[in-house]
Amino acid sequence: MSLQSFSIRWLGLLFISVWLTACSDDAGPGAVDEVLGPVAFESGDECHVCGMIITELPGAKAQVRESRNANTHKFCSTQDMLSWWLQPENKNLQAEIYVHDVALTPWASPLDEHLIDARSAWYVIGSSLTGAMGPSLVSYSERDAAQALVDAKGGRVLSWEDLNLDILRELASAGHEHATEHGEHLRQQHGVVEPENSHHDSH
Ligand code: ZN
Ligand code: CU1
Repeated sequence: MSLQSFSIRWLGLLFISVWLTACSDDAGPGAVDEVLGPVAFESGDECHVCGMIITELPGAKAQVRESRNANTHKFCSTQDMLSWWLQPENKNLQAEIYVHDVALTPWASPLDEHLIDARSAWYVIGSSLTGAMGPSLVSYSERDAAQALVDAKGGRVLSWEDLNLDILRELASAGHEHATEHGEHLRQQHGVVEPENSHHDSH
């Protein structure tokens, strides 16, 4: 194939893909989109909610992939995903949501090959297992595995439909102490110094 015909083919492909992209924006509700599938968590990826480096932290992680534009939002934890997802402007997005099945992959550093559909997963709240944000919402594909954690470390099993603002509040109040400690740790780590009170310099 000559260079010229290669260029023409290439331009043609480019044109078609631009045209397809433009078209898919117009796809209304009910359009059957192909499944995007989960993507890998890369070192350096920051949580869309709290900004923490995701792969440096233990516990089930989460990601949301928007169907309309394949935008991916990654989260340090299932609860940060939930707190983003439950916001009015997000919760009706057409999107795929993935969480780790921690029955199959180490809690300390879960593997991407064990990401599962968040909507059909089971969750444990109130166990003593802590994750990236402290008290955790632990995700499993099998209800029995979730129940096994409850038997070993307390808490209770929830389905995706059970996850709401009350659950977030429950996690937040359990995590308040942990978050304070974590903030303290970050301040020390990044050398952020509290501004001194300048009103005390006159005697
Ligand atoms: Zn986070
Ligand atoms: Cu975090």
